[in-house]
Amino acid sequence: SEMQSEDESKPKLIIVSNRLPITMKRRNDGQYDYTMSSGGLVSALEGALDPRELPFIWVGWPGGEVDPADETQVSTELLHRYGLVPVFLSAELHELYYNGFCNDVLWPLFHYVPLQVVSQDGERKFDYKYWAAYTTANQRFAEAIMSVYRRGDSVWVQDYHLMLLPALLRRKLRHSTRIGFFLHTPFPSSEVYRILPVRREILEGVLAADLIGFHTFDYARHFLSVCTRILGLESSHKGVAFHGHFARVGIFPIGIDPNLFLRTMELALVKARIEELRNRFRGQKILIGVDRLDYIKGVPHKLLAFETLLKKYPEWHEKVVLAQIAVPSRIEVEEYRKLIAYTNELVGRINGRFGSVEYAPIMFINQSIPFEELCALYHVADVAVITSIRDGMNLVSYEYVMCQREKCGVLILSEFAGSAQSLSGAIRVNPWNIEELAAAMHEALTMSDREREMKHWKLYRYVTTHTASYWAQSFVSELQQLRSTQQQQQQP
Ligand code: GDG
Repeated sequence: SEMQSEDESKPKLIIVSNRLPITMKRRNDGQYDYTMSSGGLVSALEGALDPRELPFIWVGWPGGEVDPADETQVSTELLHRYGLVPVFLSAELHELYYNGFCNDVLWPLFHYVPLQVVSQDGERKFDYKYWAAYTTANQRFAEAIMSVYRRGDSVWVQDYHLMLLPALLRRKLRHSTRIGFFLHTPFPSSEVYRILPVRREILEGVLAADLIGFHTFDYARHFLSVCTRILGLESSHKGVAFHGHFARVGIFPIGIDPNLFLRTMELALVKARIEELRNRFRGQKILIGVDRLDYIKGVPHKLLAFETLLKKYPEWHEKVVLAQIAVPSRIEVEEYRKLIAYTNELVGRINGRFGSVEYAPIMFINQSIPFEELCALYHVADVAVITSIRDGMNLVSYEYVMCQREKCGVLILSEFAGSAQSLSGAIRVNPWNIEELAAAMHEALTMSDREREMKHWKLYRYVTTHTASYWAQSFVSELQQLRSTQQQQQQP
């Protein structure tokens, strides 16, 4: 699917995210091959925006280092073929900005995992070279945006990688330019946020936006109270007044594209795969987990609870399996490598203790599986188990629901995932309470048909109405409707 390329004649929306939705490979002959990803944001935007009304282009990092001699060629090809504008970062800058500041400072803190002062190899965790790289990277993004910006365009900045960007852009752009910012992670309570050594700079960076969006009411509330406590600003539930500018704060819960899942479930390939899996697991119940292997996902909590289930309810022995997809991510960051080692150890211990020649209770899959296979697994699973210790939203909870339909499987969902705020049809659990989590697994496995149906339709109704394109559409239309920042000074 190709995005809109630049249309000089009418105002456009400039989407900015750390990563462009594309994978590029340099061939031996020096040419590049590109593969567009069909990821969530792309389809959300394509579903929500009418290119005749509001064309959009996308600015972001292309996913790898590009030889400076090739930059012009790559830029031209990406812009003309896909409407993408690459931000080139050297490998070293990217390492410090992305692995360092984004994923070893902001990510843990926003998920309530406080910063360690030093890492295992004796390096300071909050290092000013990380911060300098974050600032430089954000400046590079601002320059790339300026190279395609035309009068009348609006900008929508995505996520924690780019929190300085609204302020950097505001310095260069007219006051009437609308700038939006959306945070995909939680925004923590002020008691945690205040740990951040550059807490003021980050806040001031975001506050230059006209519209600041969060997934849930709590994240928005935390943000407003942080602005009051740390910057001493006046705020109302509508937003924050800052330097004669009003930054509006809104709640925009993200969703998925339900039709993508419905369509995929109809594919002959998927139906055949479902039959195969049914035969393979005849007489057994299946629990499914799908997580990036990230410490926020609470995978160890899930494994320990599953172990407790097998211990406390011996009737499930050989009758239940846990299929856990856990794709390693961010392995350049030490915490993530420790997590891989620990989860491997747990899986080994549990399979060793409860397994036999015929039976392994846990299938632990450490590679990304194709989308069709994922849908087939979601469908055959009797229960999905989501145990995040913090999670901005969690799309897996929605995806499972869309692949169940008349099967009416049960969703066990951590109360610490943003999606728990809206999915009242789930069994909501505290993942730190391993006994309670094991009991929820047993409850889910033994639930009556009637209760499963009732719960499922509640979930189904929510997921089919609060879609990804609804999310994008609400954010963009609210951004477009905001009057110029000048006029907004009048607001409370
Ligand atoms: C961040 C926030 C927020 C996973 N394994 C495979 C696979 N996946 C897909 C899932 C799902 C996606 O990855 C994961 O999305 P989540 O929302 O669950 O989590 P994060 O990656 O942490 O996303 C999160 C989100 O941003 C959006 O705002 O909800 O809270 O942390 O779509 O299906 N897909 C395939 N194979 C796999 O092995 N094909």
